[in-house]
Amino acid sequence: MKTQVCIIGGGPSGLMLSQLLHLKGIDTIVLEKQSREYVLGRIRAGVLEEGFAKLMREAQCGERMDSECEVHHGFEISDNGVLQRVDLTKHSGGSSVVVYGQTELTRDLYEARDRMGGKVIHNVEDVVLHDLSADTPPWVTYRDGDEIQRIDCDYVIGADGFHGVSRKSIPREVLREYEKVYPFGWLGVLSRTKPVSPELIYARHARGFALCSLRSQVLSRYYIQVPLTDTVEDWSDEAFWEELKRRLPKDVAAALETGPSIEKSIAPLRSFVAEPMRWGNLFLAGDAAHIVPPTGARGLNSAASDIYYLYHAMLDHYHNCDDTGLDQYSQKALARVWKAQRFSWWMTSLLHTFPDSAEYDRKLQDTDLAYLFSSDRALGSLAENYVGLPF
Ligand code: RFL
Ligand code: PHB
Repeated sequence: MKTQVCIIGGGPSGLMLSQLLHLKGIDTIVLEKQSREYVLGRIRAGVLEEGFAKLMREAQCGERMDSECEVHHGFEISDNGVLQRVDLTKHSGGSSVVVYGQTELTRDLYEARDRMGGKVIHNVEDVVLHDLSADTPPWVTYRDGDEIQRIDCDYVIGADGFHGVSRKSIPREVLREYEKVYPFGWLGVLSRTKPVSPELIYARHARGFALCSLRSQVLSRYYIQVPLTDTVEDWSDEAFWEELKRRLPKDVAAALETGPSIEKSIAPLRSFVAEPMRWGNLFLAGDAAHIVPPTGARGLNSAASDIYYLYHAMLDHYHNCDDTGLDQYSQKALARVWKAQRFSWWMTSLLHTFPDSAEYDRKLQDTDLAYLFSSDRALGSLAENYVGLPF
């Protein structure tokens, strides 16, 4: 097989880039390790910045999002039972965020790829990237049953998530990895219940962080901070609801509608950046290059800016014979990635209970929150980061 751009990974990053390039006449093949059902079974992001929503529309995938999403102009922070609202629109100069699940937007992207005859190959095994650094064009092989298939291309996009093969194809002496592992995870539950609050509630509590989020007015998503040693089996639905209630303000807990979990999983919290994001003819995008703890809702949104930069760089290359965008991709993408890292680290540090923290550290958290709600400038900084820095 032959294509212009071979994309490894059929998550939101890979599908979005494939869709955008296709609309501009650039041919792609997407290789995805899992089945489509598996990819669509993963429950992940819920909050999108306007820039991401705009990209969905540009990819001609925004129709269902625009009719089914919720636009949120703020969220609440609960500090040991006391609620205070962050007015995102006021403090960001008019912006808001879009609540629409990653599962749904991935489904929309797959449907668009089907509609336009896009090539997305599922269940590929043993993907190997070849000749990435050479002056000769790269090629990719994968196993389909007993057969090895080969794809010749101009460029390879590594959009295969944190555990993918693309990043690992960059030589050790070139790749620099920066990592921070947090000593806890988030236990998440999806339930077919009415959300307890019209806006998200981020809750700081001595027993640990909690988050009340939603996918729609009939689908709620809740999280609690748990030790890394906990497993999903340790948490019955009843135990989860009881613990969540303990961490919320009393009136919120009293109003919480509980029900059976549709999905329950634990995600460890980690910050990670790989540099550079380009090596030869390989370009990394999204979780393949960087991940954040979910506290600031930045993960998928950081992937969106990578895709935006790559999309425009590819257009300049193929339509204008201009490689400036490709040459500057890594530097440009990383500048925004690190800002998302800083913000996610800050939100995580502010709101979680750290097992070994001293009384001094807790006092600093108290002070950080008190300062936040006493200063329009501090709220402005939070708001402009949460709605997404420009790209
Ligand atoms: P993905 O979604 O991991 O997709 C990568 C795809 O590559 C496939 N793959 C391979 N394919 C071929 N060959 C191989 N060798 C391969 N290895 C892997 C995988 O099967 C997969 O389909 O990466 P992508 O596309 O870069 O998207 C990133 C987002 O998924 C991620 O950043 C967000 O989900 C993070 N995130 C959030 N981001 C937000 O912007 N807002 C949020 O509110 C938000 N909430 C969250 C989150 C992530 C969470 N978890 C579970 C980590 C909440 C949670 C709990
Ligand atoms: C979610 O709804 O899954 C969600 C929302 C906000 C976050 C993280 C996750 O910060």
